[in-house]
This record gives sequence, C-alpha cells and structure tokens, in this order.
Amino acid sequence: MKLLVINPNTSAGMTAQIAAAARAAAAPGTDIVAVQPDFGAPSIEGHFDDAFAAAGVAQQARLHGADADGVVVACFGDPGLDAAREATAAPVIGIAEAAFHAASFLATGFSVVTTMTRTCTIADHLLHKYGFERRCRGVHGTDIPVLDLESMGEALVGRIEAAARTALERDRSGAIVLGCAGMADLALRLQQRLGVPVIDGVAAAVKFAESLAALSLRTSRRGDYAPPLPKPYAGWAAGLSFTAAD
Ligand code: 2AL
Repeated sequence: MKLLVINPNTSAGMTAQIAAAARAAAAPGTDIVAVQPDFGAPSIEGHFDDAFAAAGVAQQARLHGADADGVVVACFGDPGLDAAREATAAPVIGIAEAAFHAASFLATGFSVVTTMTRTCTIADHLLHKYGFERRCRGVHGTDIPVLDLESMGEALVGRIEAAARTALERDRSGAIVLGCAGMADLALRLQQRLGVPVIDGVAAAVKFAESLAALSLRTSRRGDYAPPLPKPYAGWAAGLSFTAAD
C-alpha cells in the first residue's frame, strides 16, 4: 500500500525526518512517499504560517493523492485536512487528530506538550472542532521553535520532559500527546522516562491510515467531503482546478 505523507512546511530536512518516522511505524509492504509544498513557511508556528500550510496540503493532496491508499497530514495544526479529504477519496489523517484519538484509547485524560506557546490556541481550536475538549486536560507550550527540533540534544529533550512532568501533575492526566511532527523521535524515550503513554501523531496517523485502507474504508463522498465543484482556479492555482472529468 502507498501512503502519501505531506509535511505542510517547506523544510526538506523536516520532511526527511517525518519520512523516517513514518517508515519506522509503517508495516512491511507500506510504501511511504513524503512530500512538501513548493511555497509557504519553513515551519508552522502561527495562524499566518498555517494559512499557507493549508493551501500547501491542498496542493499536494491534489497533485499526488489520487493513487495513494492513504494520506497523512504531518503538522500538528492539521492544516488543510478537510480540503485534502475533498481532493482525494483515500482516507486522510491529521497527526493531531490521530494523536487525540490514540490518547483517548489509553487514558481518560491527556495533556498536549507542544512547541511555541502561541501555537497552543491552534491546538485548542482543533480539540473543540474534533470534540476532544473533555478528554484533553491541558495544552502546554515549551517555546521551542519547530526547526530547533531537527537537532534534538539532551538539553531540548530535558525541557520537553520537564514540561510533560508538569503537565501530568497539574492536569492530572494519564498520557502525553507530543504537539509537533518534529517530536516524533522522542516518543519512546519520553515514554520510558515518564512511565505513561507518549503519543507521536506521525506514527499514530500512519497506523490509522493503514488500518482504514486495509479495511477498504475511504472518505465519504456524500455531502461536504464530495469532490470540489468544477471551476477554473486563477493564478498559480490554475493547475489545481477540478473539472467535470474529475
Ligand atoms: C508544527 C508541526 O508539526 N510542524 C510545524 O512546522 N509546526 N506544529 C507545532 N505545534 O509547532
């Protein structure tokens, strides 16, 4: 099976890191194809970055989604998730959404530990949108820039571990969701140190996408997830238009 993994930011280093994490989680026989948009921000750390990331995900899902068995949106803001679901019938899983679901199977309450504090609002919005506000007991920023995660030294690991310990205590939660695709490598290490489930959304999304594809389950084409209406897009997006032939 082929999984299209979309890194919504434009950092090639992070795309490679996400691809490695996805391959480590994937079953034998799952082919991971990792892509990124050709425009936008090198890291998604706010609403302005997120707006370009959503368009980038829509672009990549349109260009490469047709022959995929599943698609993963590998940024914790799940940018462009609904747009990608219109663009292809393959199941599309966001890493935040996947991590929230996985955490809810493992604990009555979980905490999110993420990067810049300003991104906590984006996670809050997703928790409400998906209906997880009663399971998530807190979203915690560490003020670590996303691209600093590319070289994960012990000092950085220590800061994330400390934030997770504080979150577990203050929130009375039983699991930690890591709030960035760049934290994928950390999950097992932190799980051993903290003694609670630590969920990386990249691995969780890969496993959910594989499961849905194996169950022959695809995105509903009824209602709002129907393919986009045919109309000519303008400017650089012209090549992404849907036509009556789609
Ligand atoms: C992210 C992420 O996963 N990728 C990115 O560029 N920004 N999320 C975050 N909360 O900082």
